[in-house]
Amino acid sequence: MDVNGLQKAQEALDAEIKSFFNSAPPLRNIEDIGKDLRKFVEFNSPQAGNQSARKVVCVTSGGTTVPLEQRCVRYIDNFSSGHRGAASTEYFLKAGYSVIFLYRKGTRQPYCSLLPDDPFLECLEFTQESGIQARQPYSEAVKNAISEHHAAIANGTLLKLPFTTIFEYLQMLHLVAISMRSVGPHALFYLAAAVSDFYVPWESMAEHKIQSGSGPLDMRLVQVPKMLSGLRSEWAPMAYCISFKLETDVKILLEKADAALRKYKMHMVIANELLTRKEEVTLVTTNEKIHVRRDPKLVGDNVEEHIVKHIVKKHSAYVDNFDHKVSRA
Ligand code: PAZ
Repeated sequence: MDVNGLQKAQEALDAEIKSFFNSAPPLRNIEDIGKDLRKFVEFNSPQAGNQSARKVVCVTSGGTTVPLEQRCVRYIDNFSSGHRGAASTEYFLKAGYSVIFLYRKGTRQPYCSLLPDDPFLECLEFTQESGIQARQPYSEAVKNAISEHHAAIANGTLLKLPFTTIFEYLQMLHLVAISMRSVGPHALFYLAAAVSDFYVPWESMAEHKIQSGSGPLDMRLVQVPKMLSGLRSEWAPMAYCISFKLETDVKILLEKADAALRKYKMHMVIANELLTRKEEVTLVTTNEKIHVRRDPKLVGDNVEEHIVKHIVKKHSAYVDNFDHKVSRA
């Protein structure tokens, strides 16, 4: 495409993004989210003399829904459990990062991987003597989950922001990104959420529950505008950005990851296949492909621990390079 063509394509994308945000139902608690974000980012920002300054990562986790009705009864959803985001959050905190955990309501949470699916009912019991207490064999896991989670919140290193729909997710990601600008190159985006590619625009959506009496349902979904290039070039241009690419056909996986790396100017794309995503991934950058695998013989070995270790190194090099360029300027 020539320069003219590129400029036209960019203008068309900008218009699509603008129209998406203008027509999306506004976030209900936008003021509270903004306030929490400002406080969190200020506390962690690398301004002169700030003792609590840390690198900050926004981890997105779980899948977005696509509502089919404005007073939503039905919606389209996807498979994402939120395991990747929750586990990675723990490793980023361990590595000294502060984490904004932008997660789908009801999906996996940091520090809860050893708890059963219904922790409230299965892990707790009531006794006349001591009231509610943790039950064996879960008491150690419950104690650790509570203390690690409370410590991260109380220390100002973990901020949890829940979303459900594609409209909420993209508006919140935008808010997070512009709030993180002051963190400069110390900011990292780790976009593990499975984000819907198609949606029903709010203004063309039925207001009330779609009735089933009138035969087959014919509905037009339009493409969700690709926000990654906006994130890189405008929302948080100094941040280190990592997106994920999921495929079910391994034959096209690396090629698609490479294409995403170039198209959206990501610093890294993490390629994974649906069935093996908990075992192995490939970290794709412009000059290398690093294959990362968990060791199945090692109990408790998680692929996320290896991923985060590599990222911490790459991000540090990125920050050093940035500081070096600034000191030479
Ligand atoms: O949430 P989970 O642990 O079940 O799965 C993680 C994942 C596969 C959603 C993530 O690694 C990923 O690839 N996210 C991006 C998906 C995509 O839109 O291509």
